[in-house]
Amino acid sequence: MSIPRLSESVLPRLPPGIAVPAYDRAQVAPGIVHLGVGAFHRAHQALFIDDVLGRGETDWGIIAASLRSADTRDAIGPQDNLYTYCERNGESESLRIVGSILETLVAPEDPERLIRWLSDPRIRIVTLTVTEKGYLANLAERRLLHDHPDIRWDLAQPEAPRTIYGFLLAAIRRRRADGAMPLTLLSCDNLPANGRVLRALLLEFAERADPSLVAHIAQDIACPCAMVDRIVPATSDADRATVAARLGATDAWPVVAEPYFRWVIEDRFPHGRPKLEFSGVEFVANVEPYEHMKLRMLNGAHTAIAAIGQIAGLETVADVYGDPRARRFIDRYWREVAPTLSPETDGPGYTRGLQDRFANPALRHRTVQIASDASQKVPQRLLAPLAERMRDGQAHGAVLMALALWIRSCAARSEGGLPTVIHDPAFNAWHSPDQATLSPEAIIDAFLGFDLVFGPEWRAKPGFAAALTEAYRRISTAGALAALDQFD
Ligand code: CS2
Repeated sequence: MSIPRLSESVLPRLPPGIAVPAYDRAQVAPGIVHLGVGAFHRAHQALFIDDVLGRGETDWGIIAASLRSADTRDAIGPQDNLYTYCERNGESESLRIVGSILETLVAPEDPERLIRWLSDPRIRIVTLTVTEKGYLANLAERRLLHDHPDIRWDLAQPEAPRTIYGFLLAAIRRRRADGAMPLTLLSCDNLPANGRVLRALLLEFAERADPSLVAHIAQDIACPCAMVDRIVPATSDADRATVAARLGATDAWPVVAEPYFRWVIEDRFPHGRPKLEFSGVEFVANVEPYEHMKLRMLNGAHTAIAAIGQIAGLETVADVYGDPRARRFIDRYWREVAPTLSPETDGPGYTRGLQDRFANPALRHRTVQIASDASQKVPQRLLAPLAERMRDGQAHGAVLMALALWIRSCAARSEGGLPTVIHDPAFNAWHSPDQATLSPEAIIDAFLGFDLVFGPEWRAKPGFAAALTEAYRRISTAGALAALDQFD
């Protein structure tokens, strides 16, 4: 007998021990549009909304849109938008079927459909996980890339947009005309002050696209900041097979994650919000201390580990972190960065947690996944704490080394001589120096001209280029892991 596909009709027949939606999905009304429906959204926000629906707040169903590919819709659309959330820690694993997504759509196929959903008066919140590159901005300087083809397109074709700004602006215009309540825009991307950045970039776009909406956006549209935290590796075929064996049904795209999660949100929702606090979500007045802690400690270390993985040919975070030299280096990196954090957050407790999270072998979090789009990640993860340490005259050798590791990883060749693929459109569009032929001085000099990463202030810092060149030279002469041996 062939094994069925996950769907509403399969739910009553799932084996015991697998949690299923505790509510009637037919009674759920849409209240949220999510932009950027990837694995992270499905292992984080959509799960907490599933809890909310289970507690009887049934007007917060999710309409999930992908701004690019049809993959998620093609996978979960035929499953009544159901999917499996698989939580893994060491040997233990628990499965849960999530029902909070009511519809999955692919914006490029039918932009009007997404604009209609965004303009629906029942929708009150738009959440976003479009990744760093989805903001189409120079993140080092927080300004929109006006020359980006998609921004140009949206300015020319406002009725069939491609970018988050084009869609949001079209909906804001229509809602205002219809007298619908203003949206609250909740960025859940790994950017510092993500809400403020989104708001500033949207205003910048509106100034060009439709200046008549600028004052309305500035006054009426809330953009709370949020810090999100959960490690969600890309799903593998082995994950699909394990999940199918346990469900007795196939799921084209389950998501796998660690047990740890955190979601800290600025409590600014003038038109209401779900009671996420009952699922452990924290609402605070100021998210900045939490996002600094997370971006610098977890994501900064991740970016360093990803670079080591690419250079030394190590596949997963646990593989890199299992090397005592890498581990000592990351510990040192954390000791340098910790003093840049606000005492309001429990930095030491968070760091201890990270040691276990990075060592979790069950996750198989691939370094190539984290290395993607690294040029968009380095400013907020590495350069921000580095600038503060340098300004304060404090030791910063490990943070500098992390930066040099990223630069070396951009050579796209491991120390074993194997080519590595760089999934980073912004980097690939830049004319990068040939690391096989140039001197360390010339390579660093060229990188300091990569203005999506390094603002002009970096060239002006006395001694910086020389120190970075030195760290780079150490990696290229000794090898990445051996170069880390100096840290204790
Ligand atoms: C990672 C993050 O891929 C990356 O850049 O650093 O996705 C990280 O796993 C999450 O932010 C954890 O909360």
